[in-house]
Amino acid sequence: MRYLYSLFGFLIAAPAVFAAQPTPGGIDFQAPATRIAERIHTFHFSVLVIITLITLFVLGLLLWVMVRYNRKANPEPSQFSHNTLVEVIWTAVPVLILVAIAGPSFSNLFYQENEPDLVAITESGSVDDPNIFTDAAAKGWVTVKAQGNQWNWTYTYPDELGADGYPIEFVSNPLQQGLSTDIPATAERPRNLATDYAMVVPANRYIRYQTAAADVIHSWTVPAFGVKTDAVPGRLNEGWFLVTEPGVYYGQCSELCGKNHAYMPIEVRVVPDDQYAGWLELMRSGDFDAANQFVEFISPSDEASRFAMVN
Ligand SMILES: [Cu+2]
Repeated sequence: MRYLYSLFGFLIAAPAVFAAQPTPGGIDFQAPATRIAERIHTFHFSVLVIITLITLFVLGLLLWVMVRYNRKANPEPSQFSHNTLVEVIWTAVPVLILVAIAGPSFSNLFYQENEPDLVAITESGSVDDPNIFTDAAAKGWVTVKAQGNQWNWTYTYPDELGADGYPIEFVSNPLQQGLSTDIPATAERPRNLATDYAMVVPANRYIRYQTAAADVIHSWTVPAFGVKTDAVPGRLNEGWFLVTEPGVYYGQCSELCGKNHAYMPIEVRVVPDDQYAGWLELMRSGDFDAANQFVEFISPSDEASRFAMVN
């Protein structure tokens, strides 16, 4: 039955499953997969508009000075050295612009850095606010710990005990390390991004991730989620995300950590709730390979995608 599900998942999911990864020649962000990333992108583009206008304004001033006040056009320069009104304006206006930028910047930081209160969200029952997910809040947290090692990641599910009574835990190794023994890259196993055992989380659930490191500082990063958290030895850092669209999401260690820093990718397979339950069941039984097989093909969500699809 499990394998039938996998096969069925393949038939419906293979052509359309969302994969978030860098594209050749890409200059923009990866499509946002979380509300956190959406907010970051909106903020980024508003700042881009502001700095573009400022740059054009300063360019215009420079051109005006060059044309109007060059030696030929203005042979007799005036001798004044202060203009109180102009000085007040060029001090006050930049301050106001910075304050205008700081407002949404701090609210975005607060949104990212503060774990949402799921009880309060559930009780509010609000469905119109894009920043909260009422149905997901009612189901509570899914917690995953990502430990950085030189050079791979260990994922632990502290709330999910295996048959041996210990939390589910596995190492996620890169498939490519720049060696002749590498597994060749394919569309499904992109170069320097694919892992043997990926982190698996359910879609439309609040995910709490914790990071630490075993040796040196690493950083657990998934661009499409808008998350990047340093993994520091002896310290537990924390963040959260919620992905609405099932798919495969890739990131890379983002803190220089030694010679194989380029070869410790992060692969997150976001799967529908029932597929996650099946994966957990297999992981609990200790059959990691069957569990891996079970999430090889991801069934797309039934709901219309909120985000752009690739492929
Ligand atoms: Cu690292």
